[in-house]
Amino acid sequence: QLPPEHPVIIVGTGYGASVAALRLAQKGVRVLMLEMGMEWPVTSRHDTFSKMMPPDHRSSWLKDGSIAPFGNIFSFKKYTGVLDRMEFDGLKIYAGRGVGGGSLVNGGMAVTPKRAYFEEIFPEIDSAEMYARYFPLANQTLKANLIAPAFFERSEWYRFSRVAQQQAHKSGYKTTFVPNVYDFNYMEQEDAGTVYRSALGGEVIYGNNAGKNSLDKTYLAAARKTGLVEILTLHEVADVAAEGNGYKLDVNCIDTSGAVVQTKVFTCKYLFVCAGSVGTASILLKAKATGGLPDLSEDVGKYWGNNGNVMTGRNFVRPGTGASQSSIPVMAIDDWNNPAHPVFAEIAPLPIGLEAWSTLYLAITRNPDRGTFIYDKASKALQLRLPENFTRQSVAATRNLIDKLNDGNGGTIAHLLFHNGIGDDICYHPLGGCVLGRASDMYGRVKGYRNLYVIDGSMIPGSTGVNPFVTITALAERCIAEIHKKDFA
Ligand code: FAE
Repeated sequence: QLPPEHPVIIVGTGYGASVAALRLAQKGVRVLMLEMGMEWPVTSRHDTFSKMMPPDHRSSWLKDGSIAPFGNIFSFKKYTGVLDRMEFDGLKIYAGRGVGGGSLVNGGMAVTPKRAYFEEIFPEIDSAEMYARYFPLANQTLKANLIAPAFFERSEWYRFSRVAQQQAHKSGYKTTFVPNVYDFNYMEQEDAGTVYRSALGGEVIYGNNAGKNSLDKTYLAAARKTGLVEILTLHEVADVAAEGNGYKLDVNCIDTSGAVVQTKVFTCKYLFVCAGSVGTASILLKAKATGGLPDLSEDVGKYWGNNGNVMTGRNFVRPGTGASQSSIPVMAIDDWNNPAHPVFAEIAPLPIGLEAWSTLYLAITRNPDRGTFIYDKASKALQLRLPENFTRQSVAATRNLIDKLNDGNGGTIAHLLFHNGIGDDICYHPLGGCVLGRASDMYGRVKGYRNLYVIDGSMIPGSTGVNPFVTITALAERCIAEIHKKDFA
């Protein structure tokens, strides 16, 4: 048996993966990262990503048409584009593809979870250490920043948020500013007309051609600067198996049409599976079912949730929310402490360039139900089993919010945007499947194997009460500090 060829392989380049790569490389460890998507280098030409209108092939992962949550009327050739939508029984799960994972396509909202709720989810974790050390470290390294209040108050681009804020207050709700990794100094220059307009040009879910501090500009840039981190793109990990004193990976090298052009085998001593909640469940459950990792825990695939995601909106006649809307959300309605219907609802833009007399919300609700991923050997595909009426509590909380907003301000639920005005089949925040303290220990060491780790959204049991990437990043910081200290000694 030959010794493993690589000390460390990390699958994926999203939040968990990027934290692990940077912190190991800073300690002198050589790291190879395998990413199924492409590199998306933003340049001064501002033409890396597809424009919002009309979206082109670069917008979507191997689809023949656009996959925005609504308005999918554009067709194009299949390409390894940046936004993926995976269809499971009644649920559409969105994810980013490329170097930086979800950070390339997400809204950039960098929200630290409420401490009491974090303690409820993870009673075993020292929350004092998390809130004094790892959350600040994550926010700082991700470059989270806040919109300047004066810009918020005067900007035409945030009229939609101010209108939604006033309406929320009229209905007795509290609102809160939400930090973001989009550079608000850059946005103020966009507003002044001195630089390329990305957020103010409607760009976000197909990538930002400027302004956004995605992971390739923060954690991964620092990781690459060490000279110890190599990233191979269009490398899709197909199979993983324990072999000798390490791991063997079968990898499909694909071209931009998704065709496999080469297969490669890699071996490593330490393996980090950080392919996002769906990707990681797929790799692990397939390996368990087909014999590569037969000793994985029964808990792999379990405790999966959608972070209570529901998209919704309201229509009203006055006041207008503006034809010019920044694509970057900066505010949320915070009613998480409502005992009957807890909700943290982001005030989301509708940057269509027209007055729509609408407000849009991504409601994060407290959905207690959990699903389970299964690897189906017959179809060789991952399936998601959800309990019946999976979203009932989330829908009730969302309806309560919309009813109260309409009672206080007039207006109706936005039937045109979503079926019955409630988009409970859309998930942006898949969480769980390899949960800390269940399928792994409290630091992401996967049970049943040595030197095998999962550090990504899979660690969190289905809910974090706010947008999740700060929680994923901070937990990853905590895990890798311990793993490096104990397992790399
Ligand atoms: P993730 O970022 O998904 O990265 C996984 C990586 O692994 C990807 O690059 C994959 O291409 C790669 N991969 C998967 N399978 C394989 C394989 N077999 N071989 C090689 N590579 C593979 O993982 N969260 C917030 O906190 N704030 C927001 O404003 C926000 N907005 C969002 C908006 C949208 C449209 C979407 C889709 C998500 C949003 N999220 C937001 C969620 C956030 O992006 C997500 O929780 C994190 O990206 C998850 O991080 P992970 O490290 O789990």
